[in-house]
Amino acid sequence: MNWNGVIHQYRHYLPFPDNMPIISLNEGNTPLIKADRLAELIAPQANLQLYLKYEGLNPTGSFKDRGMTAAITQAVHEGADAVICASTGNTAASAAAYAARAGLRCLVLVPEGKIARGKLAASLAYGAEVISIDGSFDDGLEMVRQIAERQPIVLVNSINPWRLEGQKTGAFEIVDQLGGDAPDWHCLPVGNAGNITAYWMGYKQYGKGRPRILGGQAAGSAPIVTGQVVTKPETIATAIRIGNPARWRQALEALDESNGIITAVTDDDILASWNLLAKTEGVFVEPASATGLAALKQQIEQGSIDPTNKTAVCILTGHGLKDPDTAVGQASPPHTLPATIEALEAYLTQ
Ligand code: AN7
Repeated sequence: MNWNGVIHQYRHYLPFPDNMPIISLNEGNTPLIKADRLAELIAPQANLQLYLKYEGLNPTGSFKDRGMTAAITQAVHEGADAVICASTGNTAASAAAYAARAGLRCLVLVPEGKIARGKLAASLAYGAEVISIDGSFDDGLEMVRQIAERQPIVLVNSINPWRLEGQKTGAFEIVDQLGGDAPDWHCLPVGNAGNITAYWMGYKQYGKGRPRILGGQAAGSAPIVTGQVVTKPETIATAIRIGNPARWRQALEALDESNGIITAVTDDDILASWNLLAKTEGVFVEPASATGLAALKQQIEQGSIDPTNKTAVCILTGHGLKDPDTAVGQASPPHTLPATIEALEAYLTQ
């Protein structure tokens, strides 16, 4: 079957007229990978049906492409010449790619020194004007909100409602891939809280069952868990280094309506789950993307979630190659050997 992106696929569920030109990179249709070894590790003999939604396989390597196809399509429809966002990196790369495809000018504000290398590389490659600010994501978001009110430039952060329209298709896909039912638990990282909001919208609209939502925040950047803005957020998971989420209220609604849970996990927990994903299942993600699994593991260990005969989906939001520096930094360096068969044999049999 030919897949032409999430707007084309789910057009009847989206507020785009039939004849509207779509800016797409054929995003979506990402694999839902069954993770039996991992399920047995985190919930022994519980018959937990664990699935990984590998959103890192979208065109720019993150889930942001689902929402960006919609935001850029709408921006073009409105006659925009330029778009802007603040970003911890993935929104920047996605906006840059879709803006390039639409022929729009793209400006991205990123927190200096806190954006993973793959995201910077991609944003620059797609031709975005990358502006590094001496401040956090939250500072950048405040700047772009204000400039979008003063200048003819379209804001494509997830406060733009079109982003959520596109992103909610992730929920449709999961239900379709599970054969028509929502899972019992839907686990995901929470940063600016656009994704949690969009998924909940999607499940409600599709009308084929509702999961309980489990949100994970990094302990050093956990405003929704603590109920307090974090002025200096910190975490190795730079994607979710966000102290004042724009969709905070909607996240609380999703948690409340779904009888969900939001919890904080430490950077060590995140890295442990990041390791499990790669080393147990062969699925390489960026650190933030392991936060949903870390939250699930924690809640099972604490007895707050009973995994017995349950279905859980973890949203793996970004690809591992986004953050090569963390991956290399976490590992021991490669072995070095002379280029001889004897040396290799000695190594193998040592
Ligand atoms: C890999 O790119 O906010 O809760 O500026 O890149 O919807 O914000 C990224 C967020 C999770 C959190 N996982 O999603 C940005 C940005 C990854 C991410 C999140 C992000 P939201």
